[in-house]
Order: sequence, then C-alpha cells, then structure tokens
Amino acid sequence: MYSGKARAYTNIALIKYWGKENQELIIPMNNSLSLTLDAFYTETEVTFSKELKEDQFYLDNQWQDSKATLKVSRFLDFVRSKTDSSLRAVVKSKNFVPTAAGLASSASGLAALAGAASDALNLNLTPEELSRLARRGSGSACRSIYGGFAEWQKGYSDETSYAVQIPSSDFENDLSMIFVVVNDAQKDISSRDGMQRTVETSAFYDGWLQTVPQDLAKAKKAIKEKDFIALGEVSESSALKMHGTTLAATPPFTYWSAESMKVMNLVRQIRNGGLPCYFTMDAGPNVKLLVERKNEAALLSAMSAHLDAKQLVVAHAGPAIEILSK
Ligand code: 2P0
Repeated sequence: MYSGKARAYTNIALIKYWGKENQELIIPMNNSLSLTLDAFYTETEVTFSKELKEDQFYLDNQWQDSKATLKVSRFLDFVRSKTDSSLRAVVKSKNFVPTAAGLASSASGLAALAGAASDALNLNLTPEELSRLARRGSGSACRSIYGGFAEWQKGYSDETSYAVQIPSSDFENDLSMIFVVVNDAQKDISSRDGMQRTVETSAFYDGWLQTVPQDLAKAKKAIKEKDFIALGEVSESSALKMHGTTLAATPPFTYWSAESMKVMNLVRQIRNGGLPCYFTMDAGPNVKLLVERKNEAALLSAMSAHLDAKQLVVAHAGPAIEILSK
C-alpha cells in the first residue's frame, strides 16, 4: 500500500484564464494571475493498493458513482503513466467550504489530488513539476500549488506550462476577498465547455487575448507597488472582458444572473461613495469582492444593508499546498 495526503486551497483569478490552445494537455491561450485564499480548501488522501480492482472515490464521506469517479480516475491514469505503477487507488476527498456558501472548487480539488497522488508514489516533485501535474487535472489547479499571488505562465508545451509564485512583499495580507453567494445551484455550462465555445465562436475572443498582456503587466506592477486601486481596476476589467466574450459566442451565453448584476451595481455605488472596492466573477453567478483588509468591516456593513449576512463569506490570502502525510 502506498498512501499520501495533501491539503490545497482554492484560488481566484484576478487576470482570468479563458480558453485553451491545447485541450488534451491543458495549455492555455493566455497567462493568468491569481490569489490563493484561506477560506476554501480540499483535503485528499490517496491510497494505492494491489487489493483494488478499480479506482474508488469518496467525496465528503459519500461514495461516488462511476461518472463522478471518471475525472479522478483519468487523472490517476496520467499519474500512473508517469510511473511503473498500475495499482488502483481509493481517493477520499473533503471539501472545506464555509457553511451555506455552496461553493466547490476544481482548483483546490485537483491540486490536492495531484499533491496526494504524487506523495503516495514518492514522486518528489518540485513546485513547478507539481504545478504541471495539477494542470493536467484542471487548468486553474496549477495556481493552487502556491500561496498568495501566482502566475500561470502559459508556455508552449507540457514542460513549459506551469504556475510560479509572484513576489509580493506580503501585499496579499493587506487584502480581503468577500464572496457574495447569489446562487449555489449547479451551473448550466461548465467552464471547460464555456471557454471552448468562446474560443471557437466568439467574435470578441481575439480582442480579449490582445488585452491580456497589458492587463497582466498592470497587475504585476500594482502588486509590486502595493497599489490596491490599480490592482482592483485591472482585475475588474479583466473579469468584465472575459465575460464579454461569452455574449458574442454562438450560441451566446452568460454566467451572470440578475442578482449578480445587482451586486456589481452595488459595488459601483459603494465605490462611488468613497470606499475602494472591486468585483470579479468566474464561471457562475456568484460575485467576489476585492477590498483592503482595513476596509473589510465597512464593506461588509454596506453590503449587509442589501443582502442576507449568510450570503457573505470572507476570505484572506491562503498558504501553499500542504503535504500532510509525512
Ligand atoms: C480562472 N476559470 O482563471 C478562470 C476564470 C473560470 C473563469 O479556470 O478546463 O476548472 O479544468 O482547465 O480551471 C475555471 O476553469 O477549467 C477557471 P479546466 P478550470 O480561474
């Protein structure tokens, strides 16, 4: 028996990843930049054993059927292909998500799986190698190998596409991210399908790609100079442009709901009232707010006037992946 365990924290992109150059290898069309958070994480234990005939997957102590196990099993096939092992595994994952938030993350899930599986088989990977491995499970997972700010450098091949740490002089500890949960229902279009449809059909996709390098440069400069407003502005702009591409896809789609737009308008109103705060959104209707930690309480109080306190979940910068078994 070979066992390994890891805990990985989710990350939220400030400069978004949206679209693949190579779907099989998960090489993205553009670099992205993220903040790893403390509030949502996944703990995963992987045990390879010759007693097993097939891979088994338990999520939050619930046995998962073959459909749910497929993504895990495909990832393990990839890990097995890198070693001499053909052993099947039991995978036990737990998602730690604040009550009622209803948010699960493929970033933390696949990063934890990569960490646990490589630990079980004693692969002794460097952070870059682990990031490359996590990338094969889910693109955004490659950024969850690091705490604080990370940049996924798109590269041009399996060997050259991985995330790196962005030096920040602890700027991430000056920040808070507030999740505004507007709907925890299953999304209609997965991010994987949504980004592919956009790459193939959106009239706005080239425009999106053209602006990414300058946005990335602005974000890195803002981090270096600890310039919250510059970081907030470019993050909000990156999210809006990414979501703009979906409207010009065929068939068109959007992840926004009426409630998401209400929250975005509220953020603009609060900002115009003098409190610096910005929003970002991913492949679902929930909105994430970026605010300086010193203004976290003020923003929470302003938002609570319009929303149920249960809809608001606060997160701060989180650590790198942790290997727990040794
Ligand atoms: C991101 N998203 O940068 C972007 C912004 C959603 C919107 O990465 O197909 O689960 O497994 O590589 O990483 C979500 O997509 O997709 C995502 P795959 P993934 O965070």
